[in-house]
Amino acid sequence: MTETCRTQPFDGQRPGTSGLRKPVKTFMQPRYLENFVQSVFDCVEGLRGATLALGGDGRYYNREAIQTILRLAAGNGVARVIVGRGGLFSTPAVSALIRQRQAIGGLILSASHNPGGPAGDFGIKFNSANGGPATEALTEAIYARSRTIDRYCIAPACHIDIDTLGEQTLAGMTVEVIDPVEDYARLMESLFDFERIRGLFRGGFRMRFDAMHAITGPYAHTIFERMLGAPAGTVIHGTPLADFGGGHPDPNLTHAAELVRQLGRPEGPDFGAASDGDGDRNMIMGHGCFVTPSDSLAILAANATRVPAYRDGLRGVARSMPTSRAVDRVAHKLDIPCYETPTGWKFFGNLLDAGRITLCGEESFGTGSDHVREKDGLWAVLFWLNLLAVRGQSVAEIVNEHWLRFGRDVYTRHDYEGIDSDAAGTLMARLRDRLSTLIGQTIGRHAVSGADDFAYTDPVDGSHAAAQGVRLLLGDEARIVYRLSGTGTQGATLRLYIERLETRREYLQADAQKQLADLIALAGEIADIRGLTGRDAPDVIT
Ligand code: VG1
Ligand code: CO
Repeated sequence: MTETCRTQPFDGQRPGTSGLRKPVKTFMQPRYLENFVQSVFDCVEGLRGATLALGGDGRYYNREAIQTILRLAAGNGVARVIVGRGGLFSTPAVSALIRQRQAIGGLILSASHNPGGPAGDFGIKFNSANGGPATEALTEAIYARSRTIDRYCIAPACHIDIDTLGEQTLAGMTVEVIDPVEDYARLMESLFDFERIRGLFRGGFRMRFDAMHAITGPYAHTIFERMLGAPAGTVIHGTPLADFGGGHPDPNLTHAAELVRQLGRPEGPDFGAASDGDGDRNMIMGHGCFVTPSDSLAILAANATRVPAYRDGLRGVARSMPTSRAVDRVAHKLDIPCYETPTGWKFFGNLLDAGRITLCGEESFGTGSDHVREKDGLWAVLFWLNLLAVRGQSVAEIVNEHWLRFGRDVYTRHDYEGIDSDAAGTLMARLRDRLSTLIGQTIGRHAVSGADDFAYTDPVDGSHAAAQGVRLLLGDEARIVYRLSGTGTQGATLRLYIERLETRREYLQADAQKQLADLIALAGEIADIRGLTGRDAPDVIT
């Protein structure tokens, strides 16, 4: 029944920070998707007879890709594929499902926060049996396979109904269509004190959740409005659209502008949150106040024992290298280990599996715990709601108390998007060349106390990742980090991360851009950003 089709390799099927991302047009070329998925299947041990999870964030080409992948799975002897109704699943829900159903892994169709639609991006990511993103070793093997592939195995063309719950058969394989929300919502209910959060809403607490016309809409309607009793209208942009309503499903101050406006009004809501295309990111806001993701991680860690799932305390925490060092201070106080990993959730997997950490996060609006192996947007929002309900204070009060206790790691990230790839390469190469000469120098008012290209050796399996970004440590308190994005699809994106510890009471509330102005200027000069990229200012500031 299965057909073996001849094919030739495509260039560039190397997964980046989080899966393979390309313009939709690239993915829609004949055999492109087939080649990549077959390369994945060729590298996953034990696939034959196993169960797979499959779903995406609903972006353009999601439904067509699901039909093709189902046929490929059948052609490769997979026994069962669990698909979210309508082809929908958030990234954290897939991670949870793989674990619950002991699947061999899952395929997530998303380009996360990248825009969708016919002119936008598409993406595909393989998660392994622990529910987490494929390790570097596996993604490299997949890439190597994609360069020599000469055939793929596929069941004959047919149409599987992915909109009706229940089981169907495709060339001997079972396709099980399930509600994408139900199991995930139950998992959240097992972690947090829903009764207490219900009490918060009964007391008139007002929240706005911006699903950005992406995957979290159905999850948020069910969890916030149905299960927790938040009034209708709490969730905005709650219907997933193939092009995200023309928006950019990236929860930050630039792209979630309407939410930011609402929270800034005098009569605005008490709490605001947003998530991205595939539901793994979160943005947290209070009335007139924005919580940086790095601070959010630190605050959740410091308050973890106040919510049911973490009542017994944390085993350890981890953050990606460019994430501010706020959580390090909390770990120090709690006397628990704190790990610093390269950018990308795949690097947390071993630490979580080995029980070395309970919470982890990234500055890029990613926070999560050992309940799954992905960052989890709605989980973070529920954690904050639980905290607000228990503490009975506003977001701003909680943040301010945290800063008074630990100091504030004033933080910003500047992104220069779509710059010339060669210029970006030169900029990083020049920085790397100068590392050893920078140490000990005084730049501006700052003595360079350390300079390196971040490398990481996984303490669990000993695997090594080099060239993960250039770090300049200035004295004890300040840090500048440069790295190139691994998720973009046009040219290169330079990310510049800047932070400085502030402990002076009277400066705790000051504007981050102003507080960091001298470091921002210095970072630009050191790397000659203007000279090499021709840009005067970043495209996005978070
Ligand atoms: C970005 C973020 C990184 C995150 C990755 C995937 O990667 O910086 O922290 O893990 O996106 O997030 P990069 O290489 O572009 O900096 V998601 O929501 O797209 O899965
Ligand atoms: Co995402």
